[in-house]
Amino acid sequence: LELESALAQALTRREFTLHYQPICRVAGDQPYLVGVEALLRWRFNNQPVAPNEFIPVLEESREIVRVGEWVLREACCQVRRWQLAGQSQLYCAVNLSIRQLQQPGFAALLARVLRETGLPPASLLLEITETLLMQDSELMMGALHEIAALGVRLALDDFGTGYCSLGYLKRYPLHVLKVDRSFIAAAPDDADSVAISRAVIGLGQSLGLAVVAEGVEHPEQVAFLVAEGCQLVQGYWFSRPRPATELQALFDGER
Ligand code: G
Ligand code: G
Ligand code: MN
Ligand code: NA
Repeated sequence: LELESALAQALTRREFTLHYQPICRVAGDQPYLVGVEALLRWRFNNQPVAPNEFIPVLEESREIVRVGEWVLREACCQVRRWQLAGQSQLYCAVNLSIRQLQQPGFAALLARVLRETGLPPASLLLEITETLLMQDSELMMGALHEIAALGVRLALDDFGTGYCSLGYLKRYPLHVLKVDRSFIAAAPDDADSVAISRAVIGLGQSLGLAVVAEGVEHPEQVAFLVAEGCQLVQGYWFSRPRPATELQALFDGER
């Protein structure tokens, strides 16, 4: 409860920041940046609090609706700045809470944020989880279709960790599948992990989705993924999530 009241004031106290983690394509010899995922960070009493601690609290209190709007605006604005500074094809991935989608008029808000920040709709990728899809309500389906109609893309995050039936994958307007890092972690040494990640990559591809592997930490994992036809990777191997100012160095050609 203490956390909850602190979080209610965190926006006005400007205690939130965003870190950005690169997503890159590893087709040729040089990996190149295709997008960044915005990740919320909170410093309370000058200490960083783990997202897994405070995000559930934000969702429980519905404060995530206001904070999520701030995240969206901030991330779109930052990525638009990078686009104008030369990264014209860079896309922006933002995590979306079910609470935000449940708000009537979410698509209208989204359209307004895009208009105000100047970010092209096709440059935005909203990440949702399987739990969200399992609500399977008309409302949710309608909201997702409104979002897709704007030209904004949708990604299914942490795929394989929830209880999503495969039927949902076809039913919803999804564009990207993000393979959960738990499957990548033990690959390519562990035979079961290899089998599962191979199956998930194949599933995504046969449904016509772009497949992103999360939690890629080692070059052996990159080689394995490329061999499996998954060229989009995200993880510590390339870069940790970093503040916007630090990412600038990557754009200037450094690793
Ligand atoms: O950034 P990583 O450290 O720890 O993130 C932990 C979890 O928090 C991830 O599941 C991620 O999807 C989620 N998360 C990070 N930023 C946001 C955000 O802006 N909104 C929502 N809803 N979830 C986020
Ligand atoms: O749930 P979601 O996939 O949005 O969460 C992203 C989370 O994954 C963030 O907390 C981020 O810090 C973390 N993350 C990103 N890359 C790696 C990685 O290579 N290894 C591990 N263990 N975590 C990662
Ligand atoms: Mn995510
Ligand atoms: Na993810």
